[in-house]
Amino acid sequence: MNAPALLRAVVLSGTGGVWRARALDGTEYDVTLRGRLKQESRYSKLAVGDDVDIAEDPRVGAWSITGIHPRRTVLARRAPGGGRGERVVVANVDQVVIVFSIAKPEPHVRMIDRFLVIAEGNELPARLVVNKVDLADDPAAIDSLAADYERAGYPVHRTSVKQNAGLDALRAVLVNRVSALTGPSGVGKSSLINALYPGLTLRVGEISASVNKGRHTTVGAVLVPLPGGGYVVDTPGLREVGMWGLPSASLDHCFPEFRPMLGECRFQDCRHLTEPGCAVRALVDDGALSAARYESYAKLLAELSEAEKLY
Ligand SMILES: Nc1nc2c(ncn2[C@@H]2O[C@H](COP(=O)(O)OP(=O)(O)OP(=O)(O)O)[C@@H](O)[C@H]2O)c(=O)[nH]1
Ligand SMILES: [Mg+2]
Ligand SMILES: [Zn+2]
Repeated sequence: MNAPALLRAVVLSGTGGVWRARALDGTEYDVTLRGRLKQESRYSKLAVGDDVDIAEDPRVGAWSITGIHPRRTVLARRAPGGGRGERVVVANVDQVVIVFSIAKPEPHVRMIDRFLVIAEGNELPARLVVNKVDLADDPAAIDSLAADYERAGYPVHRTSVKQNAGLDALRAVLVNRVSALTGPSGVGKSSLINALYPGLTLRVGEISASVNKGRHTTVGAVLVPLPGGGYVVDTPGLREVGMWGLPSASLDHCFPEFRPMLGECRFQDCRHLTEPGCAVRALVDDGALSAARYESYAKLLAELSEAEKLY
């Protein structure tokens, strides 16, 4: 018997047993792992976003996964205490897009910094979207908020769904990439997606609910194909990923603007809090590093150190 033809596909969602995979031509298939492959541990770790080969079993007319291609990246939830046993939430994410608004609700910088640390901890590039710029009383407020992040090397998009501003530039960076979109409730994530892709009827944040109207209950992240190429990942939130497992001693590396200073402190294991001769503190005191970013660092460090005591 001839070997069945393989199709290359991307895993969009899963129930734990049945997975939805999308072939390069856009056709979607319900696929399962069957028989021997299921026993192999690397297949039991299949995740949304995985790049797979699928084939039809002519005897039963059902599609199954026959192989997984190497992952480019993983957005993972690591075991507390930095132990083994990470769970991949999404594979092959190309970038994290953090959306917040200049008003209604007010930007919550501590939360933005937490999302950025999660991206850095997973070695994923991140960009920021400041939405609702039409609501800014003073346009300078947008620039001063953006400045901290731009100095740290993150691209910042200024958008307004209401005024149709900044949308083309945002669409251009989503094309042909897998983007994990996150941000607090009410900042306009669904509105942005609807404005960027009027043909896309599914609403980010409500996707999982809609998928669940079908036969299977979707668990975890869902990849939404974008018209024109690329995917947006709807996760129950990066909060689900958390910072768990990030060693407190590597938090400073997750603040890109600190990195040039990290070899310069007097003590090699400097935590950049009250140690004498701290190069990071010196720049914060000079105003060369953002005090708000530094404050986030100190808060997150306390949180991670506290968690480490428990393990
Ligand atoms: N003025 C203004 N309002 C906006 C803009 N974008 C979205 N909104 C409004 O903000 C509110 C919340 O928008 P959503 O798109 O539902 O926010 P979301 O981020 O998807 O929220 P969750 O689904 O709860 O996470 C809605 O009333 C939108 O009309 C904007 O650019 N300017
Ligand atoms: Mg929404
Ligand atoms: Zn230091």
